[in-house]
Amino acid sequence: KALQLTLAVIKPDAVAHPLMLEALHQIILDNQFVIVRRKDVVWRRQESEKFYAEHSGRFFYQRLVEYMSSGPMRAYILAREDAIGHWRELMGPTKVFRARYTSPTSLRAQFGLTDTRNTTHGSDSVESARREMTFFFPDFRPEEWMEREEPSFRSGRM
Ligand code: DAT
Ligand code: MG
Repeated sequence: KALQLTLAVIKPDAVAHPLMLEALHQIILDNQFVIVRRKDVVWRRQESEKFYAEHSGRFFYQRLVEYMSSGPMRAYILAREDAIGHWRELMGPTKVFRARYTSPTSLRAQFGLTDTRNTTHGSDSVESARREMTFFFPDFRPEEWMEREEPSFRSGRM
């Protein structure tokens, strides 16, 4: 499988608990992700609405945008083989109770509070990863990074 970049976010409920934040950070390191960028941010409501525009009109949209602008978050750009799928696998299903039932060791199963306050975000495709990395890190150039770093990944040095 190929080297990929993904955007991972530790959401406000998890950042609010220092031990949970530390545990999640350690899980990233334990799973052979390379941390390419990292940033703590607080969103205004407007940024929250824009990031989740695809969900506007859904019954949980107001709840979601309020939650995502309720406090500090930590965003990471992560790299590894199959980064997108691997991070989503670690997170588990969107809904916490489904996560607890089907993937009890996943992050959302272990740490999630509700279907909305579900601890982490991860991009779901190459296209959304590109959009989301640029949303959080406007000066990051995924293609340039990939061109520069891919050879060392291929040769086993990453
Ligand atoms: P994911 O975060 O797994 O990519 P998504 O893109 O479908 O899930 O939804 C974005 C966020 O919206 C999700 O992390 C939490 C919230 N959400 C989604 N479905 C929900 C639901 N049925 N009830 C409450 N919140 C929901
Ligand atoms: Mg999504």
